[in-house]
Amino acid sequence: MSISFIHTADLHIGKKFNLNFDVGDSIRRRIDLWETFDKIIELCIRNEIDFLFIAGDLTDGKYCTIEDIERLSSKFKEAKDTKVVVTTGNNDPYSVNSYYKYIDWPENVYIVDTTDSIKKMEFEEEGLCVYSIGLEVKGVQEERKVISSIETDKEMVNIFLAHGDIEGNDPPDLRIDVESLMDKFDYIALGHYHQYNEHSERVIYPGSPEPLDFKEHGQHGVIYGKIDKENFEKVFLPTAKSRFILKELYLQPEYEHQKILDIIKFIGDYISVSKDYYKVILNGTVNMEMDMDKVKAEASTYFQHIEFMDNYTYDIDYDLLFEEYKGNLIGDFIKLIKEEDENINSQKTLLLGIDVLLKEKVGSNDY
Ligand SMILES: [Mn+2]
Repeated sequence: MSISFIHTADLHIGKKFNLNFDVGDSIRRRIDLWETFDKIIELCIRNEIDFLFIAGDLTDGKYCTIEDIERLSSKFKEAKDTKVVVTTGNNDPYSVNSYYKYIDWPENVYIVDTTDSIKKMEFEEEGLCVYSIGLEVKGVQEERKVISSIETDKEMVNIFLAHGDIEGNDPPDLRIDVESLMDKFDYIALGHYHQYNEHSERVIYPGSPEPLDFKEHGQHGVIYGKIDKENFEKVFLPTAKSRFILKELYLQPEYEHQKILDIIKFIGDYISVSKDYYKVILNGTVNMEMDMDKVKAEASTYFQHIEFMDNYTYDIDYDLLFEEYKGNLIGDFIKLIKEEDENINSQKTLLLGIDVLLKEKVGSNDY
């Protein structure tokens, strides 16, 4: 009999989004995280999944309230035929003040409550053994050495569940020596990297099921697997409601207002722009008369969320400008700026300066 499971991690329920989000965006994003969590529970119920493995950072501990944890608990209870195994990560450490300790979890939920030793959970009926160790950030920079000393029973299906880094980039207390585990386990369910990462066919980071920022691009979802002593199959199921999309555009000086606006407007399809998060890097050169703030403000109305990075320059013909204004204050000003290095900021100063000086000139006629 094969065992079915869903493997997820890094939901970060309760997370506060600062990014470049306004209050509305942050609130909506927090709700999205809940919706994705509910979707995962729904998947378990509808497909009669035997196990749900959560490999740490289920919550964003700092911001998660006791009400949030109670809500998680009651959702788990709805999936009463799925055994839910939850281990902790660096954002929801199993420490003295962890809310996980103060909740009456339903019978189908197994919280990994050890951080110094391995917790072995044996599910006899299914012939499955799950090994895990929680994470507590103690400021002690020590590897969890106990991980590499695990002994498994080869008769059972063995799964290792943990939160941490297998590439040696994070502090030692987060590291997992995965090579020492590979022949002992049939599947290694990891959490911590927010992008899908397949270290090997049976060593997987599913990534965050709902992406959290622009570093978390592409598809986000969970692993749906079926395993027994002989066979292993898995598929990636997309669960994310929104995507974070980074686009680069190249502008030309001959592009007019409407043209730039259209280019920005059509970077995503109709559905995507209404639910995804866009960041657009504007490259190239634009006409010096172009009011880019106006273009951006107008473009923004077509998107649920769009932010821009200005990497373009203005097409300024300094000689022509100087010809036009030489002999007066504006001319002197142009000469001054021209001698500086040309970049978007000095250009903005120049264009703004000309604008101000010209207005003053007009203004002086009023007297
Ligand atoms: Mn995380």
